Amino acid sequence: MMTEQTLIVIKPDGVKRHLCGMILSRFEQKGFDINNIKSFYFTSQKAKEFYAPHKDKTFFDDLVTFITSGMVVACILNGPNAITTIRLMIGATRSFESAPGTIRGDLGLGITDNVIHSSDSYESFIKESRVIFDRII
Ligand code: FUP
Repeated sequence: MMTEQTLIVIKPDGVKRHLCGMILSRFEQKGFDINNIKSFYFTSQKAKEFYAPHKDKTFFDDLVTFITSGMVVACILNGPNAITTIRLMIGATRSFESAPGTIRGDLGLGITDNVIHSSDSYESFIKESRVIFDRII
C-alpha cells in the first residue's frame, strides 16, 4: 500500500468540545504519523480559499461563518492509504447518518458542525495544505 499524506482539520465545534486529543489519538492508534500540527483561527479570506470548491453552494456563507467562529486544529497525517482510510474513519458528511464507529458517527449530529474535515483527494490535500501551511509539506 502506498504511503501518502492527508490533511485533517478539527473544526470549531470539535475544539470547543475538547475532542482534539481523543480524535488525534484515534489516528495514532490506527497507525498514522502526525507530521505537522497547527492551531489557529481561519480568517474569512482563508476560509473562502479553503472552501472554494463549494463557493456556489447554498450553504457556502454558513460554512465560512462556522469555520471562522472559533479555533481549529489542522494536522498533516502520514501513512498507508491515508486519504481513503481517514475519509472512512471520519464518516459521512451528515453526522446523524454517519456510521457508528466513525468520528462523526460517534461524536455529533450536525452537518455544517460535523467535527472534522479531511482531504478527499491528493489534489485537495495539496490545495488545502497550501492554504493552511502556506506550502506543501
Ligand atoms: P465532506 O467532504 O464530508 O466534509 O463534505 P463536503 O465536501 O460535501 O462538504 C464540505 C462541508 O460543507 C461539510 F463538511 C459541511 C458543509 N456542508 C453543509 O454545511 N451543508 C451541506 O448540505 C453539505 C455540506
